[in-house]
Amino acid sequence: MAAEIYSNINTVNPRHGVKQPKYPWSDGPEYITQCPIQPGGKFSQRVIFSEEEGTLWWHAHSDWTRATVYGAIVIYPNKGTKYPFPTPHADVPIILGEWWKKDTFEIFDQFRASGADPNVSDAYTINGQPGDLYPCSKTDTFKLSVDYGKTYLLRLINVALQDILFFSITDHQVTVVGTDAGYTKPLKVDYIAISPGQTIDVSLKANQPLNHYYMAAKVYSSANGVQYDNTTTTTIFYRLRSLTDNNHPIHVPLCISTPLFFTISVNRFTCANTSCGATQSRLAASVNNISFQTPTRMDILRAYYKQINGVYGDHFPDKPPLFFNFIADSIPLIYETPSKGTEVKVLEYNSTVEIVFQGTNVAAVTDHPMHIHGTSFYVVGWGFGNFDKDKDPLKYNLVDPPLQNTIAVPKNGWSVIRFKATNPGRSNIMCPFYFVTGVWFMHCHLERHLSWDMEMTFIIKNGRGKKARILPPPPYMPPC
Ligand SMILES: [Cu+2]
Repeated sequence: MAAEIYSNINTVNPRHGVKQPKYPWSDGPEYITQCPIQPGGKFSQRVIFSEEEGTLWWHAHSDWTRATVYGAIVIYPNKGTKYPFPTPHADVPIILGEWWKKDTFEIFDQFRASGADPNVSDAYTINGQPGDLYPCSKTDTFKLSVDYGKTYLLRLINVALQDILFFSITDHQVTVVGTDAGYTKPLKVDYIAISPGQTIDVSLKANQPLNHYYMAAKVYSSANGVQYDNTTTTTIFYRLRSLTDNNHPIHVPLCISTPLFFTISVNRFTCANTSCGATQSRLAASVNNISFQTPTRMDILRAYYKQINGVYGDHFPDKPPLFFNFIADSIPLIYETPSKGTEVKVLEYNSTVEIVFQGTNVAAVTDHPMHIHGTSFYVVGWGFGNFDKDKDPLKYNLVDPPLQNTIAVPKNGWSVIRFKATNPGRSNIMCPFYFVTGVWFMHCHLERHLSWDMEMTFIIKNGRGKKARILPPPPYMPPC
């Protein structure tokens, strides 16, 4: 697929979850795989689909432009194949978004200047409309007419910037059939929880008496001081299991060559005067205590491909500098300040990778929807508390773990993912959905945490032979 992007803002438009085998040039994040498309500029993206089937989406990836620049990508079953469930009468994207009355650039600038949390949005939206509880939306509220007895496939996408959302339909149960463009075993639920960046496909049977029924989304709040039941969201996230039938086999790496342990933290920088924020401090975030500094001179992919020194370092650590009780109620202030760096983790082609994401209670505590570009991964385990390397692996699901590209790491808890750093493609059906050679961004999909630099970058080295080598860049990339 080719997409021509004309920009009137400084932006880039990656395809969230598309694996782009060997072709990171259209992946999108600014200063990671390309420089931004300048106002008035245009850029041709080549989007290469491989094993994805189901729902993905695309969005801008520059500051908070993704607040309004996004859309669904629907990938139907290949010709001659069918859905692994009865074919729905119709399929409908349901995009859950977030809306500010102000210009999002202004919101973003204010947020950066304050050093604190951003202003909360004015509304959440379903397919662009806040709904009939808002006078401005009364007549335009998204409505879906369904015929009694028929089944519909709803393709839910959470494009909201800051929040995990609950979604449900009055008096109806839905059946989850897929997530992040991979099929799951059917799971009947009253409501779903969906994190920013994630897609969930649900089938809806119109089996209730003729009437109007609300579709509604609500914020899942895990902020401190708010009463909540954390297990409600986590059990929903982690009850998903891969379909695993003959047409949809899975290949969970069983031997791990590269075990990684990543702490994900909200941090704080302090300063003597108000130069860094109104309260002489500003919130920050980190992975393994490094607050990732995005290059400004050129993107990492260009520097890697052209072997230009000085843009990034290749010493991203495999574990945090210090192990302590990550989820303690009070953590010494000295642990609040992260270091800064532009370090990438270099992976050998074909390496089998496990990442333990450990949430911490350093300066703030919440769930973190972690997203990796260029791959899907198997979510093999999760839990609350500190990860126990002796006991917790015994509970991994290595049989039918879900294949996702975004995973919400629970508040005061951990999740474990596995993937293989190799090159996929239809010709290589033994290794579907695995990481591809190139430069791939990893970040929290809560936009404020991303802005605070809860992010890092992987480089997957070329393998042997032409088929395992990164493809050359297109003739035109936006200049830096
Ligand atoms: Cu986060």
